[in-house]
Amino acid sequence: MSSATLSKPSLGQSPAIRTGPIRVIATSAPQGTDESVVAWVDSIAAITVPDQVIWCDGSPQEWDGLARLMVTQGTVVQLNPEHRPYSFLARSDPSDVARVEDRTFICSEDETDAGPTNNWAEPAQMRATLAPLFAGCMRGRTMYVMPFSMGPLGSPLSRLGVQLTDSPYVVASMSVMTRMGTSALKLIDAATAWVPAVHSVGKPLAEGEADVAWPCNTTKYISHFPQTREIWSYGSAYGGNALLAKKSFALRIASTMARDEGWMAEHMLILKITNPRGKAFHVVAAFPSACGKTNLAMLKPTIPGWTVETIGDDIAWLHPSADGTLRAINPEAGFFGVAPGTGVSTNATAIETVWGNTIFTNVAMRDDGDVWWEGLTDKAPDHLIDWQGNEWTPASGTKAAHPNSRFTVAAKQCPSISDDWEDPKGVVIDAIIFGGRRATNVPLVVEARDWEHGVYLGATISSEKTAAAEGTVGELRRDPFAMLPFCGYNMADYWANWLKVGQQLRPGGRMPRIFQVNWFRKDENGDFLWPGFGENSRVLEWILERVDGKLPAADGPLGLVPTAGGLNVEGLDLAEGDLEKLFEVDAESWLAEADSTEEFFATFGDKVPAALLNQLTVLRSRLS
Ligand code: GTP
Ligand code: SPV
Ligand code: MN
Repeated sequence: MSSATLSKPSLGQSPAIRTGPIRVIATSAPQGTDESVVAWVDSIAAITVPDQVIWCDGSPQEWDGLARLMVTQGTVVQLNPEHRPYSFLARSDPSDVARVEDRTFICSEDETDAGPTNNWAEPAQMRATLAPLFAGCMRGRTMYVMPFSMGPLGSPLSRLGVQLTDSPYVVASMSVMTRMGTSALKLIDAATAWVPAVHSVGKPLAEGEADVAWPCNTTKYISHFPQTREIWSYGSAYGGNALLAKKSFALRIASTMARDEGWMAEHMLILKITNPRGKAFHVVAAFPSACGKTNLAMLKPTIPGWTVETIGDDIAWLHPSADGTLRAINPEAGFFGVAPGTGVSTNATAIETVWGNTIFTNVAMRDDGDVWWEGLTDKAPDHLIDWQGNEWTPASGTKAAHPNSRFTVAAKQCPSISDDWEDPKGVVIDAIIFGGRRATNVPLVVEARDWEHGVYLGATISSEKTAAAEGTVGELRRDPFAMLPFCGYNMADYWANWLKVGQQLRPGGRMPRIFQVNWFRKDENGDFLWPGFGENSRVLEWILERVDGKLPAADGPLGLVPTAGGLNVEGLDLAEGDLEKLFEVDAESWLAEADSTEEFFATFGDKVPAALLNQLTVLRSRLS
């Protein structure tokens, strides 16, 4: 279906005022493509003026063509196929290495709908700002049309979107991370809602101008319009800034859909765990970026008789269902995992997953044409090419891989992928875990007394900042539900939605129980008190034995904790007194933490649900 006339965009208003001569692009949508998609694609092409428009089918041939193109353009190098079959290394521009939270905007009509934790811009004003940036921004480039499904194709819990981009790297990545192509496009008809997402690297090419390996722009806007459910991203090709199905759609826009429709879009891993008695459970866990979701999702238990299978490592959509259970799907189809710190001793499953067919971004390259990053092996190779393409030796004194370097790989390639990972009905959740990176205060594990207490634990997560976003690493910040950078509306309203969904789940049935964990508590020398990684299975064991009604718990000021001997530490080499330190509750620091929570809550004015204010009162009285 091609169109030589410029149709009006059917979704929202187009942000761009057309300036200069307009070249009409003949797009050739596959037969039967819904008119709403064709009209929108044509309208964006008329604004951005690409040389050509390609409708992606999601086929292996298409992927292969993109890979060849990227090699030719210098965006990626192919790794030595003997070591890493059909795999590629991309080196980004050194200025484009992580999500840009200060350039991420929620453009709701009303500022209070964005809330104090988001950057807000008035929608009309943002459209006016974006208009001159998007006008002609794809000149000299190809615009790719990527229809995609978040969640299994055709599942009632899945949602559809279409992303336009001028970056082949983004197409190749999205085709791994989502169900992208013709089969998703076929699901869109006149009655289907779909999310339009426009992405440009923001580097048009003049006639005859040579391209660079990683085009991007120092001006960046990652803009979301919750009312019209649109996404406009400009200037970056990295991760969540550019793979708009991920954080922009599956969290920011989806969280607003979820609020309106009565479900929850969460920054959570999903795993299936089977105990030695053969009973299986499903668990979701929310940890802030680069705090161990991939690790936990792929955990190899060190305790005998337990198995963990993977369903998702970053995002979960949670739907209360008619039978009173909470059901989860992983909307994604791949992993965009943090490379540094991933090794055989910490996450052997991830290492097995990336054996081939993987795009690595900003890791180092070995002399034999394979990849390397800090933590892959204990000893660094004697010589590497670092993530910026420079010669590197252990004496260089710099990181060979960028701390936010990542691998992009299909979920189905994971050896521990669960057989129910694509169940269109979702899996029934038995336990919800909240965690963060806390050197002090937060115990190894605490169980919430009830749903409202659990929501309080989620709402009060704080965590030390990681390299997943631009900014100061290590600084402690509030990160409620690990959603601080990802909630598409007012965070206090989001807490209210959690309370509301809880009321739909049937207590006493399979209502999920809520827990808080912390793998990152340190001793006075700054060493981790808990060995972490595979040993975290001991904490999962305690959690699931609690869920299964097999273990008592002790009532502490912060919640329910293991009784003496309740946590299995058999065979663990913990120093004398470390277990006590892992569970130590210092009333004074916790009262200070309560004061800080009160201040944090105050920034939301009267929107904070009464149930959470009540939890704060209960906490204080239990501490004193
Ligand atoms: P995003 O993809 O950014 O949302 O992050 P993620 O939560 O999936 O992060 P990931 O699992 O990739 O965590 C990365 C970092 O956490 C690595 O540096 C790991 O070494 C570290 N990590 C994971 N689990 C543990 C643990 O149990 N203990 C310690 N000390 N570090 C851990
Ligand atoms: C995160 O930062 O939480 C990620 C990586 O999962 S990105 O997709 O870049 O957001
Ligand atoms: Mn994430």
